[in-house]
Amino acid sequence: MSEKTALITGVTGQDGAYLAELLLAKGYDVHGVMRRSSGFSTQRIDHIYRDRHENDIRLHLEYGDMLDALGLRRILTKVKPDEIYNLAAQSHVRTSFDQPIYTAEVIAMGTLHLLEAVRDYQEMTGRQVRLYQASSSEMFGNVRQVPQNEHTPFFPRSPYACAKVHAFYQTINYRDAYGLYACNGILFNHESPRRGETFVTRKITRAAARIKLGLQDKLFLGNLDAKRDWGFAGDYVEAMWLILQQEDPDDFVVATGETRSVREFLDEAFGHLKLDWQKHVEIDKRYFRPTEVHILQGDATKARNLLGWKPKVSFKQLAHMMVDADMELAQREKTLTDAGFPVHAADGRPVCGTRSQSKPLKGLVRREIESEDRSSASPRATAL
Ligand code: NAP
Ligand code: G4F
Repeated sequence: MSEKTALITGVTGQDGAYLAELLLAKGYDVHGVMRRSSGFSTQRIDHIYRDRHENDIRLHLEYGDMLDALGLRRILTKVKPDEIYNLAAQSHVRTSFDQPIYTAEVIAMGTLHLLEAVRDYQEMTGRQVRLYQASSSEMFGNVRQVPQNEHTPFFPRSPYACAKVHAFYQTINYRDAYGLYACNGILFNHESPRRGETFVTRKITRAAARIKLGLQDKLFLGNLDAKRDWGFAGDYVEAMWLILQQEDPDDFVVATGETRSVREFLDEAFGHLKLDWQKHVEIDKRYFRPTEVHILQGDATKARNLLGWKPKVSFKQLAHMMVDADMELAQREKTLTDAGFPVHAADGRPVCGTRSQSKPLKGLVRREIESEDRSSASPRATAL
């Protein structure tokens, strides 16, 4: 019997996968909320998922959606969690300009649905649930001070950031109004080999590896001068857990304290493969945002002092770790394409040059690769 039960929304995402691993290792029963989809969306957690017919299963998946308030209530009643980590979001900032209402529905209203469900659940059962809200450094936006800490005013610069600000204050208000143990982690950018391929770091490492192996030649990017405080996702999920282990609920900035430009990430990633990015990168205005966040740099003194948290993976180690993982992926693609097999995205679309473009390979490579720049035929390729 596990000591604690955790519920993770967004379990199929980058952070959800690392957090599920961490909590399982700590002996938790973990329930993850996932959306029903016509394809597979569990690739990041397949390695920890075991068939429910086996014994001692501690990772369970529940179908749910942040837009479905009633469904969330049902899950809560069924799972009876001690801790909830609300990670689900339309998390792509550039996309939020194209889908502002959907983004706000999922992030702002979705969080409110969850807070309401927790409030009623606590009142009805008398059981206290601890809730972590995935707040974002993007809320600092047009920054009022550098570095940013828990006292820095917000100046959101995207529909995504506005929605996160709403969720941030709702979380605090439910804490103050109804006594919920609810906390915000204001996390700065964190990356990993599991990062979605349309975020800039992963887009760069995927492309660098493919360029190295001759699978592509060009990488189209937007604003290379933007600066971010980039850390490793594996370190950041530990902070999420620590935040919910404190005696009193509180809000914390989680960051490395260092800021680097997209240009510097290019130097580190391409340099690791002894490539000159200037020969391959072209600027495409479609990747610029209507309003940009030019610099983020966090001050995580409070997390260090009260949680005892500090990042373990450096900027250089992070970039190299991501490039190395993407080299393995590109090697697999190259082996297949060299043998004349097409490599397909989840939707069956060929994404690598092939000798034979006839039929999609079933199953074998269905999860390989979605890249913004691989094909101009794909809508996702041009949008993000
Ligand atoms: P991610 O990889 O994009 O994962 C997002 C997760 O949310 C996925 O599991 C996704 O499901 C799920 N989701 C999206 N819409 C949903 C809906 N309507 N109902 C239920 N689930 C839904 O994001 P991440 O990088 O892991 O980030 C986790 C959280 O931290 C997000 O809230 C993000 O905004 C926030 N955050 C991230 C960073 C960062 O640098 N990574 C920094 C600060 C804050 P599918 O797999 O089905 O798409
Ligand atoms: O990798 P990004 O798309 O991440 P962004 O916008 O900082 O958002 C991420 O971090 C937030 C925390 O601060 C999270 F809340 C959010 O969910 C997400 O995880 O872009 C980083 C920077 C931006 O300034 C962007 O303009 O890179 C610049 N950039 C330049 N070229 C590009 C590109 N970004 C993307 N996605 N694609 C490009 O081609």
